Amino acid sequence: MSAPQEILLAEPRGFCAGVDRAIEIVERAIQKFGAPIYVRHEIVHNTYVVNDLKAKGAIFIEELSDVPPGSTLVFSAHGVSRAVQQEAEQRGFSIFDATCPLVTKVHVEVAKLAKEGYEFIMIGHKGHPEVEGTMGQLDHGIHLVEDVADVARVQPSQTEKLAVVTQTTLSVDDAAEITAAVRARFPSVREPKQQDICYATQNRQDAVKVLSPQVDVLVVVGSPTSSNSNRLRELAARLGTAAYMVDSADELRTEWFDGAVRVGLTAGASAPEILVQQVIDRIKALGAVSVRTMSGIEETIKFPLPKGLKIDAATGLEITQRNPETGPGAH
Ligand code: 0CM
Ligand code: SF4
Repeated sequence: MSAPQEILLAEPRGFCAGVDRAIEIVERAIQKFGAPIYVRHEIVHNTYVVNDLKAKGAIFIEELSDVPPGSTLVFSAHGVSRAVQQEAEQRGFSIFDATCPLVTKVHVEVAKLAKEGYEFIMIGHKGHPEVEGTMGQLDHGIHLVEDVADVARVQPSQTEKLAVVTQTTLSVDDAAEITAAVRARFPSVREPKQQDICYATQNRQDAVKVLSPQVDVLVVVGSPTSSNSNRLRELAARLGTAAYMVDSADELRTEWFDGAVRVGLTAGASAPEILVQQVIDRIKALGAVSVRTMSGIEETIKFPLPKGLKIDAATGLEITQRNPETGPGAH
């Protein structure tokens, strides 16, 4: 059997702006307030990231009743429901919200249209924390559909004011198909001006579409809980390329590369580049001699940190709301 000769790296791959920001919020909160910092749910769906932050002093919980009074609490990148937000406030925690601004944008849209009398069809995966957070912006009137079959079953109480929203990390193609089914059943449904699927999800899927036909096997670095990472593996498989997802280089199996000359490699939006490099080292040990990065969209988007955790790049001082420069408000 021939061994792999070349590794082709997808571009873009790995961390997105929302993940960068969420991790930085936890790290800065630990620096500023000291350990432990409590985080509701995995800050992002990645085992390495979560273990690294645990080692630095983060404690991950699912239930707010597990957070001691007076603690600092961070909400994960996937967002929370109104009920969770309210409970955290009632318990008096000091809260930092690491919800990705692109998820918050969907929450804001849901709240705004609900005030205008809209009911919603949400396309997403049942049980995913982002879906629970977005659906939990309302007490009622938001209906989940996971696939085209669900669209035929959904029963809104009226159809004049109906809007569609989606989870940010879906398969772009599946979401388009399900949205078309919603449109066919409810022709006047209101759709987002810009799709709710985020730029990072779109760009990583586009890169896999370019890469897959050029490789014999594709490896996706990502954790099993990560929706966007799973979608990358699934997409390559649908395109006819053997594709595997690994949480770390240890999970690679040599038989995947039997007869493979070119190996494609990408990473979900929550998977750190260090894991990609470890996977490269393992595949190189099997014989791959060259690593080539595909050309792709350059992502420059960056999201600001929440108030209270911002640092002025020039002075190294914390930026406060009262005095954003270097005056008495900074310390
Ligand atoms: O939503 P998903 O499961 O893909 O989350 P993730 O933590 O893997 O990726 C980043 C995000 C968000 C929201
Ligand atoms: Fe935000 Fe998209 Fe990244 Fe999720 S994958 S954190 S929605 S940019």
